[in-house]
Amino acid sequence: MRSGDPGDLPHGGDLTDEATYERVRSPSRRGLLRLSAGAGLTAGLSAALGPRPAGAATGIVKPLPPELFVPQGTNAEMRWEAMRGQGYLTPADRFFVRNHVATPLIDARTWRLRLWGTGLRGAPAEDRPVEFTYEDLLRLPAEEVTAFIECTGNGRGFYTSQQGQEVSGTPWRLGAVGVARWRGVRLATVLRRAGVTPEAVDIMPRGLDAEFVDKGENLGRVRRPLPIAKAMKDALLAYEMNGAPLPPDHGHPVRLVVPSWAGIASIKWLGDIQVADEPLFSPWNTRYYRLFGPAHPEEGSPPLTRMNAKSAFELPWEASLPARPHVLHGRSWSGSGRIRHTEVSVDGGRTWRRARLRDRHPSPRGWVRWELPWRPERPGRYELLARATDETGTTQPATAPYNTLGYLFGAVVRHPVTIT
Ligand SMILES: Nc1nc2c(c(=O)[nH]1)N[C@H]1C(S)=C(S)[C@@H](COP(=O)(O)O)O[C@H]1N2
Ligand SMILES: [Mo]
Repeated sequence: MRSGDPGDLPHGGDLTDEATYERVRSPSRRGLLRLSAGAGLTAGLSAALGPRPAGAATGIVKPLPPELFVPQGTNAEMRWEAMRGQGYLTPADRFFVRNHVATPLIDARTWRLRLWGTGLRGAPAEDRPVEFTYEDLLRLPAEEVTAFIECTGNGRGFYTSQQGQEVSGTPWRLGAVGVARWRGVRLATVLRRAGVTPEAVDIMPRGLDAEFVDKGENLGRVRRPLPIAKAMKDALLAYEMNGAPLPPDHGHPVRLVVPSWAGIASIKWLGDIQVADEPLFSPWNTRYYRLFGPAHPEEGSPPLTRMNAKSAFELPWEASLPARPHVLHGRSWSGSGRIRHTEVSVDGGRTWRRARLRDRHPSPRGWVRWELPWRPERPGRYELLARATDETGTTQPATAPYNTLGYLFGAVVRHPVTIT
């Protein structure tokens, strides 16, 4: 996808930078007071949704064979060995699923994308939105982007298992990430057609899945503000994943894909987008998806945006391998651009060797595949480590900074392997 022309941006400035984003947003915190008001606007929604999928306990529609997935409540984590022997992309049948509630079944023929708010010409009200049908979107110029979607909590389980720290949330290992080729319409194209004004600062895309109830508290439908600069730069309204219509679990008929950013930004089953001339707030950018804890102010860090660098071996957890020469395979990725190199240690971190990068021109918004020969000298227990250095020169650290919700575990993961 071509990158955004800065001249396109109503604000000129770089609101994709976390600090700038927070500065721009901070002058008004009054939005916080309106959170509860926003939570009530769901009447008539259930009528738009199909029957509950039959395959039930998880609320996920696609099959979740145990050799491909680890169940995590309403979510499903990909097993990394499922990527072994695959191409660059993660096939939809093994792409992780992160659902706050059950996957809704939505009919593309009656579906509408509704845009409204003070950041559009004429400030259309929520009940008099600018509408696009599925067919409308198919008729607009299409673009493709190959990008990872990664849950901000990917790797969270290692805060506890590797660092002895207690954090709340789904204890993912490294399988809450996947790379797909997404096809759709640039969000910028649709925003322009809807009449976005130079005064727009934030948009709030909202899903059509049911309201999310957190410990008895109804937070309303999943919705997460996005600064207009990122929306105009490279966000995609995707209707295809790896060359096929989006599957139900990944947002059918249309989802947002916000490359390089926290997975929560990529709202699935998109129903409407509020476009506002003032900062917007929802629980998903105030109480979640910020860093909380001793190292942070009480209201938390600025909202999380870009994902950090990570690396994973395409091996079972834990792995057991025969005592013979092997070629280790894995992938590294970062929300800050390309991976420069990945180093691997087979002796618990004492010595490191550079892996061979297998993709000459990987997508800067995807990952890179790598490999490294390994001859284990004797049977026994080993810990394999991989650490990536991204385009900014940042290398994965030995420990991840603690935060109570366990986000952004970017430290080197120690992968247990037994040689038999
Ligand atoms: N409407 C809606 N969009 C959503 C979510 C959701 O529960 N509802 N989960 C978000 C989160 S937290 C993540 S990590 C990604 C996961 O995308 P996937 O399930 O296609 O892998 O979707 C995001 N978009
Ligand atoms: Mo997520």
